[in-house]
Amino acid sequence: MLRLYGSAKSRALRVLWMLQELGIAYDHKDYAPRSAQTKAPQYRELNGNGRVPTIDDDGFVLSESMAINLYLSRKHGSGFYPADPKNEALAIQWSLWETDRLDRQIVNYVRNSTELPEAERNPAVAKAAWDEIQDSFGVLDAALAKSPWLAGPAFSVGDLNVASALYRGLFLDLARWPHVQAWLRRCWDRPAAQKARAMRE
Ligand SMILES: N[C@@H](CCC(=O)N[C@@H](CS)C(=O)NCC(=O)O)C(=O)O
Repeated sequence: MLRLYGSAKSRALRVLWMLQELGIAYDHKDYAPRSAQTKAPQYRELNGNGRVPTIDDDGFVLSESMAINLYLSRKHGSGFYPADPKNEALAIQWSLWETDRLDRQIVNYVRNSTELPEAERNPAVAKAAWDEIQDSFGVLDAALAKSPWLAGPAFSVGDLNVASALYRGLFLDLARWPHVQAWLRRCWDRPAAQKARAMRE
């Protein structure tokens, strides 16, 4: 059986959303980041980085949330893994783009502006992150002004990967990027997304 390692309060949230979309059975090891469980040698065997998420699909071990979702959606013929090679490439492009342009930036911004206790926040880190986020939201908004979805004519794994990674964006004022705001809402309104969100909150 497929096993997922990683708490809903981590980047494993993205995989939990995908698993709800696919409706497949899985065993969930709810490991928190930096926990004793992820530091244990047995887990390091699966993921030498000691990070979550990781999956073990009947012996096939894979890490990196974006790669996991691309794999699972393709393997399970979900209908939202693009059949057209160009749309497939766009789904990969946007997944990699998010990892480069928004993933750590949004965590750094929210943690250093609201989540951390005030004494631990670093305003310079928050500002640098916010500068990058604004540029990236501009790029995303321009793409979504041209097409309601990122990789083809319908919701795809490309949308799921980027929208799920923007969980913290749900709590930001995105009025300056109306296409991002509307798209993020469309994606997170999906019943599978709501189920994953409920596991985290
Ligand atoms: N690029 C990786 C990032 C994984 C990652 O950084 N996970 C965090 C939790 S959200 C973690 O396990 N951090 C523990 C650590 O940094 O030691 C992915 O998308 O899967």
